[in-house]
Amino acid sequence: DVVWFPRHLSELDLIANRTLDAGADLESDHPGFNDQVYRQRRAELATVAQEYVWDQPIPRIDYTKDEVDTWGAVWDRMEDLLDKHACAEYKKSFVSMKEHCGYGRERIPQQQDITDYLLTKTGFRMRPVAGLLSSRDFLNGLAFRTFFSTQYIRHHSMPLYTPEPDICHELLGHAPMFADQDFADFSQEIGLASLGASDEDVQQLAWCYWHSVEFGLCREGNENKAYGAGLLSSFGELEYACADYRPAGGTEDRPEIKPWDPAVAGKQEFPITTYQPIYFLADSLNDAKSKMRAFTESLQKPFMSRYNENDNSIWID
Ligand code: H2B
Ligand code: FE
Repeated sequence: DVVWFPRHLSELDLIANRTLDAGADLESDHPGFNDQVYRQRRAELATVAQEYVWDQPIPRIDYTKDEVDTWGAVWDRMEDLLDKHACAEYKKSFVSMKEHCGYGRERIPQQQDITDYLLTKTGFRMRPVAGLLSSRDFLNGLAFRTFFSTQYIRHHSMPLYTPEPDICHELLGHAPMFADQDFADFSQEIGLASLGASDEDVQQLAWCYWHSVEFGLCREGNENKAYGAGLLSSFGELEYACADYRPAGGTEDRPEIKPWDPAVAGKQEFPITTYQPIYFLADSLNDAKSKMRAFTESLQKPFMSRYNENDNSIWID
């Protein structure tokens, strides 16, 4: 007996609101905890996500001046670093998305415009979500080439810090990567494997996701470049993970780099509040994908799932 899982894109409506937190009740150490205006805005955007239905246009958010300023502050810190350390696939998409999806330092792009663009490139789409989902629900979305994405922004008092995913992370970190075919296929591969998987396998897939989609590195010439969104949206950690300086004396802590291997990554624990002590390095995004496919095929599951892009449904055999 296999656990229930969504079989059609419309059934993502059934999992999208199973958030682990309501998306609006902030922890007492959240930078916006004492800001009633911010909390009111979070509640408003949570409602937008909760009311979203799969076949409707994604509501456009009218971002305030404060919100756009926060976005701009992150943009200013990231721009040069991304140029130095982001992988070529990211940079190519980012240039194109500035032109086609409304990315700019004074403009926050809208999920619907990004979706329209991604659909033409790789068939990926965004879908609003109010807060964190379980690993299973979140990964199940990827099977439908759907990325659950928040619509709120971090608190303006700390533009370079966020304790949770926000639009700077989703739109600057994740979205451009989904315009790359290999990366899109790679992500969907994890999603398909998560459908009806055992809890143990879902955890392995979630850890693979962490060490790749969030913190993955790939080789380019003789340099390590970032393709993981946790790096692409964090100015401190991007430099930490990619800069190849080795201080004389060798006293400074440097992360360990391991070759990308899903069987290892799926069992590799990680901290969530500090820089990663270990990064996984793929030869290329194509290599990341083929290793992931070999790994998912090795998992014990009584069926294989595939996605039919014509009718947005899963078929299994
Ligand atoms: N939920 C949401 N809304 N966004 C995420 O980025 C996210 C999530 N990441 N749930 C998941 C968990 C990730 O940490 C893995 C798959 O567990
Ligand atoms: Fe993320």
